[in-house]
Amino acid sequence: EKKLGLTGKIVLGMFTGIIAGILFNLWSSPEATPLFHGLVVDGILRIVGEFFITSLMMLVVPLVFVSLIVGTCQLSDPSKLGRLGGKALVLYLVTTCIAISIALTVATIVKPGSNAAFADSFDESVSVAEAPSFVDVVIDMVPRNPINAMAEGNMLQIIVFALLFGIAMALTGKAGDRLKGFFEDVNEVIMKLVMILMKVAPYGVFALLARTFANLGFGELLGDLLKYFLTVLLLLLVHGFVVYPLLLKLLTRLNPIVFIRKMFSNQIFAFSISSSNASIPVTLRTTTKRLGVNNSVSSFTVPLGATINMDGTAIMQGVATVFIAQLYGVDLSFTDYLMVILTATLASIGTAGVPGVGLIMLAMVLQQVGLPIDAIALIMGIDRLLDMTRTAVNITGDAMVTTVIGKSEGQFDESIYNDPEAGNDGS
Ligand code: DAS
Repeated sequence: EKKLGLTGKIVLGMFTGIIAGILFNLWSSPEATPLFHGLVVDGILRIVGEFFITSLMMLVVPLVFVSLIVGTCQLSDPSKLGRLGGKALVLYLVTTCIAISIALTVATIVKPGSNAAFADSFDESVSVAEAPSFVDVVIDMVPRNPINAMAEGNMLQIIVFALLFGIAMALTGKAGDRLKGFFEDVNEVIMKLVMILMKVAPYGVFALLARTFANLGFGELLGDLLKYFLTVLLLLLVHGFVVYPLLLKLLTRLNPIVFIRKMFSNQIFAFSISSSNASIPVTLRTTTKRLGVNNSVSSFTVPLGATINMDGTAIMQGVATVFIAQLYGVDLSFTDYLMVILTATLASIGTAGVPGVGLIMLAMVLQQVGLPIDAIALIMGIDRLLDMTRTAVNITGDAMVTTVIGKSEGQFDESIYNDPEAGNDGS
């Protein structure tokens, strides 16, 4: 009997979860089968799913802090950090620009909003949190109080503090060396915890997806929003499975099929928990143990990417902007398009990768080009599935860029990359 590897089990968890969810959806509802729904969908499935997500989130802050300190000390020359950061920033911003440009072009051709009936009176008005300005984001990167930054899970602030701490440690000689050993041990222990969580991941993924699909309103998908939905979905799939692998091939000459195969379980994770941030422990593990990037690069680029790089989100925003403009009969000028690209890219920097944040950023984009933000209410109802899918794309972008930088910095083990079983045994 051939043993299913970790990936196989997670894939199985996904498919059975989706099927079970659809069956529950058709057959049960809080009104028709209150006992079953309360006990299974909102009971067992919710408990298992929430346990799984929270335990992953529990690891994010300590893992980012510790692994980044270890990573910084591992760099033989701290001045490399500047180059590393520069490369990461450029690649993250450029991939986002590419994503949104493709989305705007395709949406303009497909015209997702052309046949949709214009809902001229909205019952719901959308209240969106104010997105931070770019200047504020930059000023805010240095934490006034690092403990507070950790308590709030402010990723950029944690990154800055850990980097400075790591650099100081590398410069401190003996004391720094002792601390380095300590942090390396802590890092190993937390990675072990990640691994233990991976073992229950198939059940967690099953529970999350079964519950999501049990509660999904499929009816809303039909009709006017279908074209919008399908356009975004298709673009996301093409970006994740074609654009990234091509870019990887172009920039590293590595076999992109290996990348697609190894990313799959990671994508399922992100898909089921809808949060790049909560996926950080898994993405870190995939990039180091499965793709072969050294921790000195991935400990920096992965959390940074989860925070500032959201290509899938940018794709949704591009299509949504064109869709809403068409609904309102507004013609977007070339300058408007450029404005959308600029705002969507900059907006992604200051917002953390958590469920649904893409819609908040969309408000910023719409405002820039003078479209009513209340229109977000229209697409909110069908955003859940798109949110899940674009999160999977977002973390794939992080992993792709991490691999490119790892390879170009010589912090990359090609034998791990080419070993199909590397890191697939849950160890
Ligand atoms: N779900 C988000 C993420 O974590 C972003 C979004 O809402 O688009 O990547």
